[in-house]
Amino acid sequence: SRISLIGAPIDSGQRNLGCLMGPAAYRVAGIDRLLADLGHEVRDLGDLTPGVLPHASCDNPAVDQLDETLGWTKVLRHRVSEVLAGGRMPITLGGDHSLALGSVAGAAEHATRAGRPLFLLWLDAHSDFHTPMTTVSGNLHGTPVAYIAGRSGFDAFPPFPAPIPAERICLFGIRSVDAAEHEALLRYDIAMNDMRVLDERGIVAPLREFLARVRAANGLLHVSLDVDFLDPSIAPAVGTTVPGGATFREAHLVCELLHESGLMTSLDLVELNPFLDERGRTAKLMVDLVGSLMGKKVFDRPTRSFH
Ligand code: DIR
Ligand code: MN
Ligand code: MN
Ligand code: MN
Repeated sequence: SRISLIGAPIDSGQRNLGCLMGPAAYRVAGIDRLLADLGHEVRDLGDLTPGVLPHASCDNPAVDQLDETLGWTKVLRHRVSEVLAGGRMPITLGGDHSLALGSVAGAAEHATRAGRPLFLLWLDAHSDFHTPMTTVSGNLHGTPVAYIAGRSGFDAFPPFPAPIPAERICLFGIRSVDAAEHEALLRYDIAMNDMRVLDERGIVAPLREFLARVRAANGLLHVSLDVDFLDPSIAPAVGTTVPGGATFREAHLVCELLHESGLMTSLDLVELNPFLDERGRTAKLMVDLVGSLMGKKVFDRPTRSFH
């Protein structure tokens, strides 16, 4: 593939400092070299900045750093859309998960232009289904899925280009859902692969089901990978760890299945806080997973032997 790396050192979506070092950590861990070694053509666009910030307000006084997040949303939407229009795969290096307010909007803008349906795979411990009106923490990284699904309460934000219908959204690895999110999710037909489901069914069947829907619709697929999707024992460098996450093997298998599907058209790597572990351990694991996502495998057997 032709890949563009977009550095997004955004940390306004939550209150642990350090996420802004994420893009640098991925580069130090060798993400560009790894992708080039796998035969991809890689262009690193460097780090974005949010530009001149707007002055916005929100009726919920808990909401934190709205102006910063709005600034980032605008610039990321534009850049991701532009990269896709150029026939390339954007990999956005975060930065906290609020960056998906912009990156997925950019993907949606492109999908509309291309006349194809956009699907969303959300690999996360959290459902991120708050609106700015329901968030209790005030951390906007807990809101992108609601924005993408077209929930109201985002008056301060530009309207989402083409909200993704619930049937095209898949939440995967979920094990922390706040009360207001839970109440709202019950009203949406979003595929909810929480850990209860994954423990019973394993990761392969639910993921294949979703990918089959993407393929049948000739869809574009945006994948948003939150570090806390992974179990904290293997990925401690994230501000919001939740026990019981994906294992090393499960995470690589998810990535290999995604690669074999050939369906992923854009990717976010979010919530890495390199300040929270030692020797770049979590950054290296994330880069390793990107390897599996982009074609690295132990033994290169024909894909069909798995079907
Ligand atoms: C929690 C945590 N639901 C909140 N959210 C996220 O603050 O709204 N943590 N996304 O990673
Ligand atoms: Mn901040
Ligand atoms: Mn998240
Ligand atoms: Mn999370």
